[in-house]
Amino acid sequence: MFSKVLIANRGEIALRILRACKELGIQTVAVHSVADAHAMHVRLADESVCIGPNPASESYLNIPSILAACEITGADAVHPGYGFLSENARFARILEEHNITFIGPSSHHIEIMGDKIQAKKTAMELGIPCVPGSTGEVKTAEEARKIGAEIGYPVLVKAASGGGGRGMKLANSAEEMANAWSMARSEAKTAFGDDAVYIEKYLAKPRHIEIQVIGDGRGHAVHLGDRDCSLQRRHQKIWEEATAPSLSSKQRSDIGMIVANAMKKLKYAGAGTIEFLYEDGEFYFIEMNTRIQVEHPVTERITNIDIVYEQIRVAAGEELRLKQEEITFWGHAIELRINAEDGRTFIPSPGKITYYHPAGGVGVRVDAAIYQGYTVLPYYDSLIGKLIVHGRDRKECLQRLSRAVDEFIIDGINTTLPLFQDLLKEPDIISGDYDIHWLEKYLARTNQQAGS
Ligand code: MV4
Repeated sequence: MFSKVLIANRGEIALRILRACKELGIQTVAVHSVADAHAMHVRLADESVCIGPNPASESYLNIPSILAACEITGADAVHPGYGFLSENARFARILEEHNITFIGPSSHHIEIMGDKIQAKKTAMELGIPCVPGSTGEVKTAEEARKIGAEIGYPVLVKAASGGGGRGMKLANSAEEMANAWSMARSEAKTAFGDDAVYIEKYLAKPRHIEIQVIGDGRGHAVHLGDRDCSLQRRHQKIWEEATAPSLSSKQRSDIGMIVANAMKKLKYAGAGTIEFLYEDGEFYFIEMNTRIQVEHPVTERITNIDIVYEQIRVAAGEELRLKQEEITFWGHAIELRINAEDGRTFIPSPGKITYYHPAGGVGVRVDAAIYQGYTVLPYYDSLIGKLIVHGRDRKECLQRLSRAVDEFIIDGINTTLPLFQDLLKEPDIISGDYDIHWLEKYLARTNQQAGS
């Protein structure tokens, strides 16, 4: 096992990782920007190192600075959390070369999944169902039209280096194809420095369902069930639930086994998430994330498995002791993302928290790194906390969620909490009947009514 782990992140996920390390008896090193000197992750770590000025590009993304922090403190492993350097294959490779363990998959697997064309090819070879489309890069407008005619319109042209919704273009007909193809290519070139694009059949009303996996890199892997993360706005999730309300336990176990078997074949190491679009009872692979995700606590709650603890264990070379047949899904869990922003316009709302009272009680978990008197900084992501609630079933979970949102107080800044109070009254939310477009439509409808 490691003796000292450096946490290359900030905010609630840095605390989440600190907690797992402490329980394992591992020493912790926090890194921070200048303005983060008073952050909770710095206070709670055994040691801390300032790695640069406030912009993330000069601190949390600064590889030489983080390497120097490892050297100064003698850390033998780095946990990257999510965002920042978590899916940077070059960072993982540099650490490998310095004999510092990257707590995550091999740089090779990060690289494959970072290229959406390679990821899809790999998924197909591993027997994971994919969206119908081109088999690889589409290099000419002529080829694009040929594929469009084969799979039928509408189609999406996607950037190979994209993901998270950036660099996608819709073509409704053959006439729109040449334009969509060249626009997608030039946008991809500008945004990612890579103009490779591929084509998929456009699914009109899917749900976003993802499967959590963990592997030990020696051929053992398990799935920890699914999450529905369809409630998104501009590709930012705000509400996630486990298990997915639309799936039967047979569907859950069937897709879970397909994914777990694929990860065994790949000899995948660490935690990962396989993202699917789900429509009319069918799953279609879109992407794989090779990191711990923001929404992992809903899975932890219904499986009773500490995913970060398992990440650290397998990274230290220990074999996965989890057995698929012993993993069960109990009750229902929902996570709400508390962002420091206006719940209607989503305009960021940094500033001082003048009063803080988190929700508590039975079935409630709060992952946050804020406190009364803390100033939310404008330099970083607006996620300031996560409210995770569990119930015996979805109905109890929703009732508990309503009371937990009501008792949660954050004064001094705007947050997404009032939006959640409204959402919890919506019939489609209560029945679980929503797709990836539901939230944007709801916001358009209700913001219009409010005259804003
Ligand atoms: C799609 C799609 C429809 N059909 N692919 C957006 C983010 C990126 N990860 C994949 N995305 C989509 N891919 C096909 N073939 C619709 C989306 C999409 C979406 C997906 C998940 C969650 C929210 C979304 C919002 C808009 C579009």
